[in-house]
Amino acid sequence: MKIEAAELRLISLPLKFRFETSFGVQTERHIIVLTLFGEGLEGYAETVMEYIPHYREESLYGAWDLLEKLLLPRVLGRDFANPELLWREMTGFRGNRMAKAALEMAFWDLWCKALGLPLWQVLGGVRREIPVGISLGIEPSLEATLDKVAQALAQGYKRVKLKIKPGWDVKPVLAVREAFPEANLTVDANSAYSLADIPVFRALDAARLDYIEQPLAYDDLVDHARLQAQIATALCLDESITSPEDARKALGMGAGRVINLKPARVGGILQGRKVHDIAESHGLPVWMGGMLEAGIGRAANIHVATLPMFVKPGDTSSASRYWQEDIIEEALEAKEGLMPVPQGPGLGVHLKRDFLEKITHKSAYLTPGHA
Ligand code: OSB
Ligand code: MG
Repeated sequence: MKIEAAELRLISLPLKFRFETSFGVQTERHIIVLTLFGEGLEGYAETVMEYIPHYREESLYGAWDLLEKLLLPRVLGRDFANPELLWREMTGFRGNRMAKAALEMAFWDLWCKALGLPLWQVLGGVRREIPVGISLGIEPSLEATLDKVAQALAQGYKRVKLKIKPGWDVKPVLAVREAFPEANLTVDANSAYSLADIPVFRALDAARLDYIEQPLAYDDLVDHARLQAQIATALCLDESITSPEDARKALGMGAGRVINLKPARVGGILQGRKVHDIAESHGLPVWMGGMLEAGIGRAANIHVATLPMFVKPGDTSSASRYWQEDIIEEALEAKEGLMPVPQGPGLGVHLKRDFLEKITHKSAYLTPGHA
């Protein structure tokens, strides 16, 4: 597949809810929408990083420049027989896996469209719908939290994840457990704690959570292994896993027993599948995470979540929960906690061009020889 041209588009999309985590509050998303053109086809991708590097180190400021000035000029006008060869082209550049993942996602879409097959089939997926849960932000009160949990369960979500932070942990989580004795509950600390907080995690054992997500530093494995050895509840790693190598080390040393797999965080779909395979070799499950994606990224995550080890419900809740209007024509809606997998070629999504135009702040059209 020859990459003949590319378009970068910076959009902003207001969230329907205020999403508070231990690292801050989000009320809108800022996204780079990338289109690759080749052989009369178009491949789409969207980015996950925000302007402020609160989650991992990558920032939207850097991603735009990297894509425009380094990654796209490197591949424009060139022919890549498959995504693996495209990935190899980028391995000389360190880090920046979310930026690389955007280029790779658009290439997968383009390549699968040329094959005439949906992405999930090309990947070797095994299911037509994926089990989904929901990630709830920190609410202003316990009452509001209980309300949100009740709503989510009534909508059929198969797991409810609560965000926690120091000062908002054991008490509200035990209260939610008491109100919903049978619910599949988890918590996500987004790296807000240290080993000094072991008593908090010991106390959380009483909440019978399916797992505790990323309690310790975003770049740590060693302390997570220490914590895991001292509590009953499984740890799930999110921020700490940025590559298949990280996954191999983390699972090998007992830093956790579950991985929140976000393909964009580990360099894209191919690297995501490698992380999945490493978990499989350890007999451990993964689940599909989310970064408040719009339609393109949400669709990509759904396709990847058809791989066999995605047995736990993920964070890919209905698009209508996030957006008044999405950037794609297709409605990505879960029913009874099951999200159907788009069936068209590639990602199986079509862009809403007029809407995209309205929410675009800047754009760039790149051809071979650019930069
Ligand atoms: O830690 O999983 C996380 C959103 C943005 C950044 C990090 C995280 C999240 C979520 C929301 O938990 C998942 C979603 O609904 O897309
Ligand atoms: Mg997380």
